Amino acid sequence: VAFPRSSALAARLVILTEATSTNDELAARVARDPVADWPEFSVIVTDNQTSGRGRLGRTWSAPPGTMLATSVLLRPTAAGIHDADALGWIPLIAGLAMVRAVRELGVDAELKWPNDVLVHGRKLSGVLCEAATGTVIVGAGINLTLTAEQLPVPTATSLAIEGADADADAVLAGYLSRLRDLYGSFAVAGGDAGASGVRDAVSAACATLGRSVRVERPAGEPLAGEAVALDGSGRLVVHADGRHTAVSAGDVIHLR
Ligand code: BT5
Repeated sequence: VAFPRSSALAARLVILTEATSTNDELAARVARDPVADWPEFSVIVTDNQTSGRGRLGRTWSAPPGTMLATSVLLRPTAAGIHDADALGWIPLIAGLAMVRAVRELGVDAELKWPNDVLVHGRKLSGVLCEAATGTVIVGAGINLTLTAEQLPVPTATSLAIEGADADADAVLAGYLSRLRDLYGSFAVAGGDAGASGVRDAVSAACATLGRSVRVERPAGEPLAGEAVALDGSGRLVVHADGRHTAVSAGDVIHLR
């Protein structure tokens, strides 16, 4: 697969015919090589990821050639984002970039907090962001051509199943251009999601807001209530049992 449009948008684009996990691959190279070799917005991409990771030790998988796995290097500190809490917006920015790229293909996508892109309730794409000192690696997987029989889980979908053209370069370029714009305005505002418009834009695309939800948190009891807002650092504010709780990590189930 060739990626001419994506190449023009990345600071550096490395295309791999196979990778274990593009996040791991990018992290290893960034740790090993001189900083100058990996400027912000360096990108690794493959359509054959053999050990893809989800959050909380889960796996992300698809048959070779059917799914685009990509990782983008951000250097938030160097870009002027000094508030660690602001980094909570980066997965949401990536999810929104993917939502917009997919909508451009005519597919009715929405964001599920914190990291899923859903089409009619089915998962088309997932985001995994991993931070180290001064860097965030933004991983995203998007299902391109999987058939119904190839889906790893029944709750998944693909661009092909949704009837859209799943050209890998067009999808990646659409994602990268939106990611660059959204992250660019966020960084220029010093990571202020309100001032940059990121908070409003993410909220508008986020199907979780206004819904009855159950949130399963990594630690603590599940929380059942109404998802009412995103707070200043991108946490989901849930109104339950007469009070508001801000959740920074967890799995959300949309109840209705
Ligand atoms: C995610 O985790 O959704 C984050 C997925 C991130 C994958 C990208 S690919 C490039 C980069 N390199 C990596 O190694 N990872 C990133 P989570 O919310 O934990 O969801 C994981 C769950 O999604 C699994 O437990 C399955 O139920 C489901 N799943 C696995 N593969 C899927 C697929 N291809 N499509 C839809 N759902 C899938």
